[in-house]
Amino acid sequence: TQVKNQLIDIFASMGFEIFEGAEIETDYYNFTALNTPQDHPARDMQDTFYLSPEFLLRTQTSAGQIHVMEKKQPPIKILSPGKVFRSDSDATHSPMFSQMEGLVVDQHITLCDLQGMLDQFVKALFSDEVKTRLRPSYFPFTEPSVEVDVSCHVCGGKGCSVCKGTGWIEILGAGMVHPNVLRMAGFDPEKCSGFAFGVGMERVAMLKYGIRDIRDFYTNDVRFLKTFSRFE
Ligand code: FA5
Ligand code: MG
Repeated sequence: TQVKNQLIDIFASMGFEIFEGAEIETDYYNFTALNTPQDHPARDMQDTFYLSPEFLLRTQTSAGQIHVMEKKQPPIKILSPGKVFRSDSDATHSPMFSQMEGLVVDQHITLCDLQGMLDQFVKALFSDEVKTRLRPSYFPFTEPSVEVDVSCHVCGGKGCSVCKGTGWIEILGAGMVHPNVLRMAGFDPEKCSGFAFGVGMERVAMLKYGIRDIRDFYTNDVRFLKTFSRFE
């Protein structure tokens, strides 16, 4: 909750508005409208809890993107925090976790705008010395797609156990909204463009506070919870 509030404060100061999506979604909004049709191999990137052939627990806050674009016209600048669900469980993967989606759609939006905004974001989140790096990646609903690394705030980029010797730590996925996604939402990709990003909020909290096991957030051990009262 503290990390979520901090993220909201940072993005609100950049002019983002909050959109609360639904936890139960249709296959259409979670996948198909995000350029991921039924037989698309990228569906295997996320193990989905289906409630019926049509309904599911959303696997990503990206499911809210099309809802937002159906309701609003550009300029759009939306932040959407919330719970998401995947059949996933280990020290860094929880079956229920929290993401924060950002979506910007307007005229002449470029990858530079995304990078500049993310750079501001990580400086506000960690410190002014922290740098960002974009790595080529793949998501069906963005093109080009990137994964964003921050320079390790523990060693300053020299390499340590936290960053596994690389000097960089991944914090989010992002990219330019795919023209097919804009079309699905009824927009003309010749007239507008946009970027989107999705941050894993527990992962940000784990980085900030050196937490090694994501399951600690959900086992309600009061000793764990109490260690955060001093960060209030
Ligand atoms: C996505 O979910 C994309 N929707 C992100 C995105 C949004 C891309 C907009 C482009 C545009 P991915 O599956 O990588 O991507 O998850 C995003 C983040 O959620 C990861 O970087 C990680 O921080 C976090 N995450 C993923 N799976 C889990 C899990 N099981 N438990 C905890 N955190 C997770
Ligand atoms: Mg992943």
